[in-house]
Amino acid sequence: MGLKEEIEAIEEEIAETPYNKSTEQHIGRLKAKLSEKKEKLERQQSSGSGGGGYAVEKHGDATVALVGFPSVGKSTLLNALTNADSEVGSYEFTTLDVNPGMLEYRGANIQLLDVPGLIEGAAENRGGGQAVLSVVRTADLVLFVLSAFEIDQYERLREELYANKVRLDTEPVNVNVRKRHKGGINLTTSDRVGLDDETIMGVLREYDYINADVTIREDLTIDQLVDALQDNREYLPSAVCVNKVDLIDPGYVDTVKRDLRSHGIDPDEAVFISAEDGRGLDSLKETIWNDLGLIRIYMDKPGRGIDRGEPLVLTQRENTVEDALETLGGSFDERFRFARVTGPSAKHDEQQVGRDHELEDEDVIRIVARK
Ligand SMILES: Nc1nc2c(ncn2[C@@H]2O[C@H](COP(=O)(O)OP(=O)(O)OP(=O)(O)O)[C@@H](O)[C@H]2O)c(=O)[nH]1
Ligand SMILES: [Mg+2]
Repeated sequence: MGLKEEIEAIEEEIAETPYNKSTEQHIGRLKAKLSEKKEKLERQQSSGSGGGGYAVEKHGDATVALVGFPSVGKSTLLNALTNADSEVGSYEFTTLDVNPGMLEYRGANIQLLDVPGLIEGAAENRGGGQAVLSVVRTADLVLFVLSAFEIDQYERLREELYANKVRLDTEPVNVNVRKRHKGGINLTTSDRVGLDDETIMGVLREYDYINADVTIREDLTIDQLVDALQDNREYLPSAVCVNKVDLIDPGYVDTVKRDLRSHGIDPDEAVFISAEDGRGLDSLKETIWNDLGLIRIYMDKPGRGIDRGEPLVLTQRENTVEDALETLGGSFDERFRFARVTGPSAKHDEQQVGRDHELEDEDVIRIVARK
């Protein structure tokens, strides 16, 4: 049996096995095995095809990947939002390469990547989809572009990304593994963990852990456990925009909203736009900004005053003074003594803070450095 057939056989067995406490252990082992075989198959395939892939350099403060089926209007949207000039066509697969464009918003440079139409089976490398997906993995935010008439494409797009190890709108479960030289597997789980210890042990053994201290404190599924044991999962936030709303008449809006709900999208969270006539693009920019979690820090430079034109852009995850120093580069880091902060994060104007201080949007910071 070849690898592909083995994978299919395991998938079939998982699908046919009812999930309950008595089968949980068995399913756990199957899922671990399945994940390993898929990785192996992928390694074989990528070595054969010479790797390929797009080399789009990361530019700007953050990157957004526009993900959608052919002809939903990704290129039109990119052109409407950025300085790029992406080819727009009324036939499918106009975009054969990845087109970058820069969106300037609130002093931040946000790179948008228009990637070729993602099609069914992309994760198995039909239609060059694999290369597309590898670009998506490097982004900071996935923006799904749906046409108002084809909301059902959403689930297929998410499935493709999932199959390519992109985990959307979720955080990795913390599974702490410390390898040892002897003593077998020493598993510690909190009360919150619903999986049986034996199931977890089975998965660990499948991954060849023989001697290790393993600690799990959060509840998790078998899939999440398998994800946590692999270091190539990409965890990204996502947003949805519904394009071509200029083509729908007011009475049809409720139908679109119902479609959205039936595919697990909150209609209030989706942004209704027309890339063609510009409708909704301001709220889309706002959504992108919020979902990226960008914050602006204004530098108060000695002798030059506060620079509000070109803020230092940080993210909510990396928002400390230390992160600011890193982004600034140069010798600030070594010469840093303290900083003075005025604004939302400060207890009072000109508060003296150290490296650990967490900054907020629109703070003003003055760095006091050694000469
Ligand atoms: N009416 C209307 N037409 C649109 C809108 N956005 C895009 N279109 C049209 O839809 C067609 C496809 O648009 P593209 O921007 O090329 O679509 P794409 O998603 O980049 O397609 P691929 O590159 O093939 O993946 C073009 O004829 C556009 O003019 C919109 O908001 N309203
Ligand atoms: Mg295009």
